[in-house]
Amino acid sequence: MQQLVDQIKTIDFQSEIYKDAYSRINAIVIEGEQEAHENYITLAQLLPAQEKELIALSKMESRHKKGFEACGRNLKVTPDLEFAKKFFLGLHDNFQTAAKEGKVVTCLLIQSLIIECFAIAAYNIYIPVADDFARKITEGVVKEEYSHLNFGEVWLQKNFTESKAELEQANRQNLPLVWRMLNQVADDAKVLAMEKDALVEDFMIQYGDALSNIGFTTRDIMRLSAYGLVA
Ligand code: Y39
Ligand code: FE
Ligand code: FE
Repeated sequence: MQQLVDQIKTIDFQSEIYKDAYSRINAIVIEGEQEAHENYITLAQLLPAQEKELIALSKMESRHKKGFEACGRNLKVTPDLEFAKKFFLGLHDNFQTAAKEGKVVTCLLIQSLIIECFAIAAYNIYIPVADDFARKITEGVVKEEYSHLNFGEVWLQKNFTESKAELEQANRQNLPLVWRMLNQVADDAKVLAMEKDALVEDFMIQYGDALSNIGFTTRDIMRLSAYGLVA
């Protein structure tokens, strides 16, 4: 704890090195929120019975994006959106392909489990080391991300038996991408005082809990979580 306190006191939010790293991390978050917005619109088309709820989630994602744009402006940072688009390309393409094939289970795993858990882990780790402006924004956002994760959990839990095989396949295809993405941002995250180990740990806790809530056994969760750990 004391270590964290000392570290926060020494963060210079206006230093060139901080702002340079922030230009990429902030862009990833902005682009991620934009993609999440679009993904929930697509999910609303795939799940017409839940259209209202999913459109509400997509609107929340738009608000998140605006909030994080304000965080960048507050620090006088220009987000590197080109970098961020490339960062999300793998998950983006897999989501699009699944949507075209009507694979709603895969779409839910990518957006509502993997991306939401990634967001929750990143925001939880960022909050204690954020500047005051960004901390308030991020605290509001992370609460809503839990409700997005919950949407996926509830749907997949209700449809667990029929979804199990597709979930296994989608996990195998997409979890390795998350580790690659984490490795790509680890250096920039560290400049923001976010440790990769802490991000991995928080992600695994959220994702493991989600799989458990859906109906997977501990044994299944171990097996599913092991995919791509060495990527
Ligand atoms: O559902 C959502 O709102 C998720 C799209 C937002 C993604 C956020 C991605 C965070 C990754 C940041 C990596 C920082 C180390
Ligand atoms: Fe969001
Ligand atoms: Fe979300």
